[in-house]
Amino acid sequence: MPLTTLDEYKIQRLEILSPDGKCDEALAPKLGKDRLLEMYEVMVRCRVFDERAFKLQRQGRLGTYPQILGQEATQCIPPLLLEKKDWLVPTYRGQGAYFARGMDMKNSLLYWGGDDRGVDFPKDQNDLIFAIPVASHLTQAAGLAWASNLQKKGQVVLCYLGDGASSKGDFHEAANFAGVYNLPLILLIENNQWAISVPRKAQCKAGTLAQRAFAYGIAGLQVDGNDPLAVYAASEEAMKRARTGGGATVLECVTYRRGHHTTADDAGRYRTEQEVQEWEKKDPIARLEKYLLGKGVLSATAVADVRRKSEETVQAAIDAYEKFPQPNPDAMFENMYAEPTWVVEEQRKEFDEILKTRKDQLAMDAPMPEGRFP
Ligand SMILES: Cc1ncc(C[n+]2csc(CCOP(=O)(O)OP(=O)(O)O)c2C)c(N)n1
Ligand SMILES: [Mg+2]
Repeated sequence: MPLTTLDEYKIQRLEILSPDGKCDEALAPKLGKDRLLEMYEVMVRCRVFDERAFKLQRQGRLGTYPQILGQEATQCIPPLLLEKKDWLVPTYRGQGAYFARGMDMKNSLLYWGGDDRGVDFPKDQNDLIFAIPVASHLTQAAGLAWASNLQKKGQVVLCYLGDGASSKGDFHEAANFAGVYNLPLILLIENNQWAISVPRKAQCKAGTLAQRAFAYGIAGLQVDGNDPLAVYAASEEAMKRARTGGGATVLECVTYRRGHHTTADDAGRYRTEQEVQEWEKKDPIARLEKYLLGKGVLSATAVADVRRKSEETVQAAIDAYEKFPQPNPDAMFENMYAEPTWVVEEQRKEFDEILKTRKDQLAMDAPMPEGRFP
């Protein structure tokens, strides 16, 4: 009665551009100057937005905000490869993905300023609003991919999740479903080393998060998530697999959340400044910048120009956000359900009490928005 090996797996990690900007040309995706500049510009725009959004929150001009700082490559690069008909299913740390898809930055500010008119996504593409309950969007993303197969729509679903979310049951249900039904789904894990204050090591005993894919019969790859070229190449391969009937992929992008979890957190209470500084050396924008300067695709003047233009774009978005007419507070009750539940009714009564003292400060006469929710 022999002991037979039924199968063996190897887990691979992709890195193309080293932190000092050296490129492994054999592995590098063949990209033209325009595409490389597009990648660089969208990451810089996201960084500038992130810096300003954080300060706006500290100045009391924004409700709350989850920073992207350090994760620009995993955020901004994969969505550039989507077609309009494809689905983007991000998490709350998803500003970069939305911007790469062309979302108006003003809308993101409205959202994080507490105004639900910020979810007015570009009309002719399929971008989903993110779910705040961690991992609850994963089975929905699998459902979208299944629908795409059943309806022969040829849509790819790019679904983001965090390292923490990858330990939830929803991830395993979605991955199993994706395997069984051969779904055009990419489960992109942004492994930023922390789930609020819980470090990666305390979340999962396995050496990589990508290797979980093998248990469900789907492809799995670990990628240097601070390497924009590796993220591009891995996303391209996963999308090709999805489009050609090859099924789902788990892409574990190893990166680092350099900011607090959100503006409501203080990361200094559970991690060292030295750890953050180590990751600063692997910054995705600086890495691509060095490479593009070396190739002559960028010059020092062009770098300054990209930064200046990004600052102007972000400033214009902030101005538009701050000038945007106040919402009618009743909209939050109207738009929750087709028919209000008792919970909504109770909250409305509580709100009526608040109105007795604050009516003059709220835009009760503002028009009610219509038709924003399908
Ligand atoms: C179901 C659920 N449980 C807990 C929370 C509180 N919470 C918000 S974010 C988060 C950590 C998520 O970490 P990770 O998936 O790694 O994503 P990251 O924030 O690092 O991008 C937790 C526990 C929540 N929003 N939803
Ligand atoms: Mg995380």
